[in-house]
Amino acid sequence: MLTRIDHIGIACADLDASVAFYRDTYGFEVAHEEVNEEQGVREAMLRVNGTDDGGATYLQLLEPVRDDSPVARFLARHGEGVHHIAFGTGDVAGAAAAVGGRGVRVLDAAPRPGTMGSSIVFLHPKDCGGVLTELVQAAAHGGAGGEPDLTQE
Ligand code: CMX
Ligand code: CO
Repeated sequence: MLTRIDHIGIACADLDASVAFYRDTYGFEVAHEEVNEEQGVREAMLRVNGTDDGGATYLQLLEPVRDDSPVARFLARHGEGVHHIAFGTGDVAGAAAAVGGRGVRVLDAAPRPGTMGSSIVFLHPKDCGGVLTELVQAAAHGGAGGEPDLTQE
């Protein structure tokens, strides 16, 4: 059902400074940058490795673009740090329904647009041992971060 770690989301106050830290310290390069207005973030995806299902694993650096966004609230309460983890799946709606059926609150009634054309849902951190968790279906074949259609659990 969940086939890989898609990314680790990290809240930062200054995206450019955070990108420079990961580049200069570890040598990670930015694969993609975008603003997601719905999520209230400016973000950079740093590709760490490819995976054998055709997907990849990233660090997602997140800077808030408005004060009422989840990342802005997180920064105000906790400061910079790990904000969420994201698991990759070939079927985000199916995975959300399965996890929801096991008693975990799914925060999105239907998948929303995520980075690089992906579809995402979030799970409530209070139902996941304090870890805000995202499920990600990468963009369809051919797009950035595309992965094959995975139908088996
Ligand atoms: N990880 C773990 N716990 C978290 C958390 C996080 N990232 N964010 C909030 N919490 C906890 C808080 O610590 C707080 O716990 P206590 O009540 O014990 O103090 C509780 O959740 C409520 O915190 P809050 O600041 O009042 O936050 P809200 O309830 O308003 O929102 C949440 C929390 C998870 C529902 C909201 O952040 C959300 O909907 N997140 C999903 C969307 C998102 O994070 N988008 C940005 C990333 C986009 C992307 O990855 O593409
Ligand atoms: Co994310």
